[in-house]
Amino acid sequence: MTLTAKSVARVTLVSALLTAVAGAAIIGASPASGAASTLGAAAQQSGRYFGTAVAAGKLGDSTYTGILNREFDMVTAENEMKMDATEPNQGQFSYGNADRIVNQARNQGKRVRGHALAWHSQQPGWMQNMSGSSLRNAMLNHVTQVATYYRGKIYAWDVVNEAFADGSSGGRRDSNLQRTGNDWIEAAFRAARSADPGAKLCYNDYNTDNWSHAKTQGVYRMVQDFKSRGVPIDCVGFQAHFNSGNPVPSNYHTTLQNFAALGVDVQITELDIEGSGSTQAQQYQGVTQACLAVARCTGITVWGIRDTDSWRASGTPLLFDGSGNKKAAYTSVLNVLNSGTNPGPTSTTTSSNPGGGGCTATYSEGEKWSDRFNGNVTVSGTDNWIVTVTVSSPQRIIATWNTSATWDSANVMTARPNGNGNTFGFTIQHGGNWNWPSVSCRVG
Ligand code: 9MR
Repeated sequence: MTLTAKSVARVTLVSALLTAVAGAAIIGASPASGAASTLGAAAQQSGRYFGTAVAAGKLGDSTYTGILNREFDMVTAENEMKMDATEPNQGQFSYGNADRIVNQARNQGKRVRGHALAWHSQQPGWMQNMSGSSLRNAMLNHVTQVATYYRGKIYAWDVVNEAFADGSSGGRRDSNLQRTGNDWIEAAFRAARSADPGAKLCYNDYNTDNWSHAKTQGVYRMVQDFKSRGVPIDCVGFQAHFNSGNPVPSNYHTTLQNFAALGVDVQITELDIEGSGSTQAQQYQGVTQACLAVARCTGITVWGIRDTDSWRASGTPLLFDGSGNKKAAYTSVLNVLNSGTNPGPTSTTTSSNPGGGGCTATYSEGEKWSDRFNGNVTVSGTDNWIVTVTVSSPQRIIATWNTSATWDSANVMTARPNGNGNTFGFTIQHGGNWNWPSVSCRVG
C-alpha cells in the first residue's frame, strides 16, 4: 500500500458504548430502547441500588406509593427509625411506623437502609438530659435493641449520624454523646456488629462532599483510624443535600474515591439538589456519574419522592414534581444509570485507520474526575504527524502535554510533534458531556 504524504485519514472512534453514551448525555432524552425504564432497574444493571426516603404517613397516598413501588429498590425511613421514634420511653421500644415502612419495602422486594441508631439530634426527651456512663449505656442498649430487632432485615445501618462539627475544626461535634468520651462512636459500631453481623455498618454525615473541607478530612481520618484498628465499619454515607450555597463540588468523585480506597463502601444517602430545569438536571447527572465512577459506590438514595414530600419543599429538590411527574432531573439520572458505568468508557479501545493511509491515531482514556478527564493519543505510521482532535460542546481542552497545539476553533485542536515522541495527551473539561473526542491523523 502506498502512503501518500498528504493523504487525510480520518480515524473514527467506533464504540458501541460511545453510541449509548451519546444518547445518555442529552438531558431530557428518552432512554435508549433496551435500557431500563425505572431508577431501580437501571441502577441494578451495574449492581447498584436506587433508593428513597419514605414517610410512613404517606404510604396511603396512592400516587406516592405508586412511584415508590415502581421506581425504587431501596428504602430509608425518613424519621421512623430515629431514637425518639423507636425508644420514646427508656426501655420501651416502639416499632409500629418503622415496621410499616420495612414491611411495605420487603413485601415489594426492596431492601432497607436503617437510619439512624445513634445521633445527637432527635433523641427522646429522657435521653437528652442524660450524661456520663448512664447515657453511654443507654445509647449502647438502644443500638443493641434496635439492631437486634431488625436483624437480618437491614442492608446497611447508619450507626452514627452527623457526629462531626461544621466549620474549620475537622473535629467532633459537641453533644451529650460526645461528652461520654471520644470512643462513643466505635463503641456504637461494635454494639451494632454484635447485634446484626449481617448488616453493613455506616457512618453518615452532611457537608462531607467536598474533599478539601475540614469536616470531610476529619471523617476520613476517623474511618482510616477505624480501619487500622479493626473497628467494624463497612461504609460511609454522604448525605448530599445540595443547594446554591452548597453546590455539588467539582471534586466529588475524588471524595468518594478516596474514602472507598480506605476499604469501605460509599453510599449517597440523602440526595437532594435545590433548583429546577436543566441546571438541576445537570447537577443530578454529575452526582450520579460520580457514584458510577467509583466501584465501591454501591447506591444512591434521594431524600423523598415528590418535591412536595421534601423536608425543604420550597427548593423543589427532588426527581418528581408535586403531581408525581418525572422532572428533567429524573431523566438525566435514569440516562446516566442506563449507561451502566461512568459515561466515559472504562477500557482502553484501540481504533484503527480503516483507510490504511498515512498514519493511525489511537485514543485511550486516562484519569477521570467529576469535572474533567484526560485522554491520550498514540500515533503510528509516521513521526511527522498532524492530528486533529475534535471535542463536542460544552467540552473544552484545558491542558495538553507532549505536543505542540494550535487551535482551529474552540472545539478543534491541531496537534503536532514537539520532540517528545508519538504519544500526546490532553485534559478535557467536560461540562457533563463525557463523550470521547474524535481524532484524525494525517502525515505532515
Ligand atoms: O427529613 C427529615 C425531616 O422530616 C425531619 O423533620 C428532620 C428532623 O431532624 O430530619 C430530616 O431528615 C434528616 C436526616 O434524618 C439526617 N440528615 C438531614 C436530614 C434533613 O434534615
